[in-house]
Amino acid sequence: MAGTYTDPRDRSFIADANAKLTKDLDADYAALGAILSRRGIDIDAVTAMVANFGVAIPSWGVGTGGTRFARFPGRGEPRNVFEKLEDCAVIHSLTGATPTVSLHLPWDHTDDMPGLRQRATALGLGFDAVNSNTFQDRPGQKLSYKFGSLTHTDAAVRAQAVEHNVECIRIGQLLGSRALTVWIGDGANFPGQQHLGRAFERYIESTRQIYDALPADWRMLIEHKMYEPAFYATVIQDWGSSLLAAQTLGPKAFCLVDLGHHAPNVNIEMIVSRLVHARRLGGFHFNDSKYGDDDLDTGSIDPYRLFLVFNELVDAQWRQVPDFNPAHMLDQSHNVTDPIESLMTSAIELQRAYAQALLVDREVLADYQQQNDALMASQTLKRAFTTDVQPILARARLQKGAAIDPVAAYRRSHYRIECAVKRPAAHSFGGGIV
Ligand code: LRH
Ligand code: MN
Repeated sequence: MAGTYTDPRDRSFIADANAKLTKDLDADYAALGAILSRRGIDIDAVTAMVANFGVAIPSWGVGTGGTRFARFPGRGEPRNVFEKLEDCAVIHSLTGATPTVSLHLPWDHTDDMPGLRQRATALGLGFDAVNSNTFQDRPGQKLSYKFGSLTHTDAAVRAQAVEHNVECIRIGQLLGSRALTVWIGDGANFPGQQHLGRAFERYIESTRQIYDALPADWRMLIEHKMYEPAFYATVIQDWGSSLLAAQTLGPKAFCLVDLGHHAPNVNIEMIVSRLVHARRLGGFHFNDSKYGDDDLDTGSIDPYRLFLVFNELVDAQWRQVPDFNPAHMLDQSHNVTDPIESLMTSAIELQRAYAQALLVDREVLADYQQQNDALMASQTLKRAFTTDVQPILARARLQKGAAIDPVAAYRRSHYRIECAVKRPAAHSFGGGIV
């Protein structure tokens, strides 16, 4: 295939890729600046806030994902956590928007965690929340999680699951992480199979031990999910169960909202508003979905829903809600695209929703709400959502030394082709999300 490989993390390669795009960007930026200044908005202030917005990359997202039916591996897939880190650095170099990585243990286990931290630092990356995993049995594991983990009826299985989470905290400390995300698939497939109340009590008893092992400056992020792998009842099934658990455990426990973990049409921005009110919004796993936990690219199905979530976040900032600092992470499965391209465009879709939410005239909106002028209140949001903020997003990248057009620059680098040569595929038969 024509075209030599150039490392897409190379600053001069990026500057070269930007050279022919800067003039048009300047024109578009000036035009948008004029439109926004007529609305009393300083475009440079918005660009600065967008440039400051970062989202964490899920380490499990840089490989090709799959479903229970099949996984069709892509070319040049990362084969270990060190190669995943290299790919995460490409995403951050070209977007300037993904300074941290969220690891999943034991999927990302290595005997050289200090070496991993060193390599991350050299690549300009840090580590966000670590994710524990008691939803799979691993080779050599003594007790199975078939019937649950932190809520299993057997205290020995619960103890094994607690120990794994405490180990994740220890590893996270080595990496400079300051949060543990706990998602468990525990639940039931049949009515009567599980005592719904006692299962929740066992959850609290187990997570209390994990909570007590948290360093002073750490957070525990509790991730709820409506169903799958349990198909009748899930112990932490919704935001109510998650909030109850967080409030029961203590001030270091927060709720994490994975956008795909709700029934279709659930009003997620309302859930966000309630968790902001409770001061327990710990963070997000951003993705999109049409039916179930589809883990599709963020903003690819329902960008207005994503905007409405960011509208709640910007409103909380604007109202100066105390200690408001949710962690932003992506959690997607890239079954038919190059994961690097999907993660770059998804990070940008988050910045787009954030930029649009920053354009909402909140004084005017509050007036229309006070006067019950439903039409104009809705129009005030729509005006922000329908503003093409592309020049702001590209300028924010340019200001950070990233690419004006990340996907074009990435393809021009031939990084994936180079990886296909360097990383001979280890084909495995079968399904599974990673
Ligand atoms: C569960 C989930 C959770 C991860 C897993 C990879 O559906 O969203 O956040 O541990 O995906
Ligand atoms: Mn998730």
